[in-house]
Amino acid sequence: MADLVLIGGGGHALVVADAALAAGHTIAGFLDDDPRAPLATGHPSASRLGGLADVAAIAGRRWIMALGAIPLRDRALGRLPRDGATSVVHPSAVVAASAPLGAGTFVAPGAVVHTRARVEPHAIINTGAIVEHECRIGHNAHVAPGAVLGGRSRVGAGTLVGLGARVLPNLSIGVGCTVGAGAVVVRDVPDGVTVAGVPARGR
Ligand code: JB2
Repeated sequence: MADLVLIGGGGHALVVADAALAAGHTIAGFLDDDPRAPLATGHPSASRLGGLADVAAIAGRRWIMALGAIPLRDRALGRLPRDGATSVVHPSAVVAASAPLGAGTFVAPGAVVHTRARVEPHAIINTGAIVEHECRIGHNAHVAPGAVLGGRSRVGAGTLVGLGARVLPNLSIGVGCTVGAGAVVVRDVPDGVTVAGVPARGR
């Protein structure tokens, strides 16, 4: 397997690229439809290998999804090979030895994935987020910077837990949900529902 390819070249890709370099990866380049994507300017991994649909460019290489928006990530993941999906964990993050990370997961600086938590493929545990013991984080879910998940809480596939949100222990947030920034979730959230506020309520 050769160097890492980032899928996407925007703001999230900048963060993933820096974390990958800090973690000792080498970067082959990135895919993005926009030749002027932020990663193309002034970054050591600036080589654009093609557009998001140019999956041939990642054949035989390791890759990580580095688009930020969940629907865009979902769409692009549908086109990508399973082989080569690679996790990036920033060296300042803490991931318990008993916490398995699915392929292609990104764990950002200062994040904590605690004892026996389980993170499914392509999830984002973003800067300074805390995923407490025995939590379950679904496929392509995003725990945004500063969010805190109490022990044994569950976040469904494709769900966004927004900046600084808090989820009390033992709660379940469904598939395809959005938890607004700063929300405090005090009860289960059904699939597909957006909640916001303190305490969090449906919108
Ligand atoms: O259909 C599209 C599309 N297809 C490819 N819509 C949009 N908006 N962008 C598309 N792209 C590519 O995704 C763009 O060419 C661009 O390079 C990239 C989006 O970059 P942007 O910096 O706007 O966002 P991001 O997805 O890298 O990061 C978002 O999510 C992160 C988690 C931002 O909101 C960040 O602030 C956030 N931390």
